[in-house]
Amino acid sequence: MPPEAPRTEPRHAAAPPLTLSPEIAEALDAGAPVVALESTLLAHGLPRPDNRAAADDVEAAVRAGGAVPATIAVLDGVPHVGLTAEQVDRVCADPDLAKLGVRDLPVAAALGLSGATTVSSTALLAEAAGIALFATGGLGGVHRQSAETFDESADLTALSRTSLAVVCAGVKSILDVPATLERLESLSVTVVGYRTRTFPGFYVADGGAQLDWSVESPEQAAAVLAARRELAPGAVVVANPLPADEQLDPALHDRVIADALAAAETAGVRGKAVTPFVLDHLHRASEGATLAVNVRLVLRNAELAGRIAAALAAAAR
Ligand code: PSU
Ligand code: MN
Repeated sequence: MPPEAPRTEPRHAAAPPLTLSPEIAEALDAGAPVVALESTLLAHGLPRPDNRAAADDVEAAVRAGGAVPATIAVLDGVPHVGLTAEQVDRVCADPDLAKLGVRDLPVAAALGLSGATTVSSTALLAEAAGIALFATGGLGGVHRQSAETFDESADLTALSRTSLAVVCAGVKSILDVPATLERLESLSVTVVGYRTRTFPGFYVADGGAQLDWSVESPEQAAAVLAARRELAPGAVVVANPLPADEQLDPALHDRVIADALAAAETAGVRGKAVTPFVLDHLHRASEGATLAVNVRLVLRNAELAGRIAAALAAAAR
């Protein structure tokens, strides 16, 4: 008999070490609906101190939809799925908290660092925990000058590998929305509109692009996710537009976004600082109008994600 072959394959961490809160551990054990929430939106997308109340409101919206909220962040090197009030305080109060995409997670783990998780890293950690739904505001995507800068969010490739549904109001309208949709197609990420075939534009209802598919109910969205999970790894993006009477005035939208992008250029902002810089500029230039709309759309997405999670759990019973 030949000697046993030496094990030369690298060991891939299929399951990163996670700490589940008692409520999330119990819910997942019981097959109860759970919705993951990211923390970069809190730490870097919304200004302090308003972000703290928004964190509670988003969790409450998930519960109103019929699911348990699991806000995700890395604290002292350990990814936490489901945070205590004190842990949410930390995420919302610390001005120096890191912004962690997937590639930053091993550094945080090895060095014991803390940070907020983006869509990419939240999706990875949520999937590892066994969570099927994720709610956010707007996905990251292809930036408008990407032909020169190569700036494309790691959110897109992460969603090509993670099997969950992400409820969002499209991609942030500071981006090149049509190019982002093209990349989502290349990456075979499933995209459906929620009761619309018009791709939403984050602060505005119409992002200026059409979708091939829509779903009409949480049950249909859950069925698409279930079918996607049987097919191949990869996410289902459920694009949930703001109603027209709740959107940002489109004229104000176009003006403040042009100003904010010009300000980022002038200030020479690069890399992962771009999105927080532009969002902050918008909140100031619109005198809080973009902030109010941003919080509103996140709440709507959280509630819809709760409903889809509940429909998915009910279908599995
Ligand atoms: N949605 C929001 N506000 C945000 C973000 C999303 O309403 O701040 C964050 C998400 O965490 C997303 C990140 O993953 O912006 C994208 O950052 P970048 O463009 O650097 O990839
Ligand atoms: Mn970027």
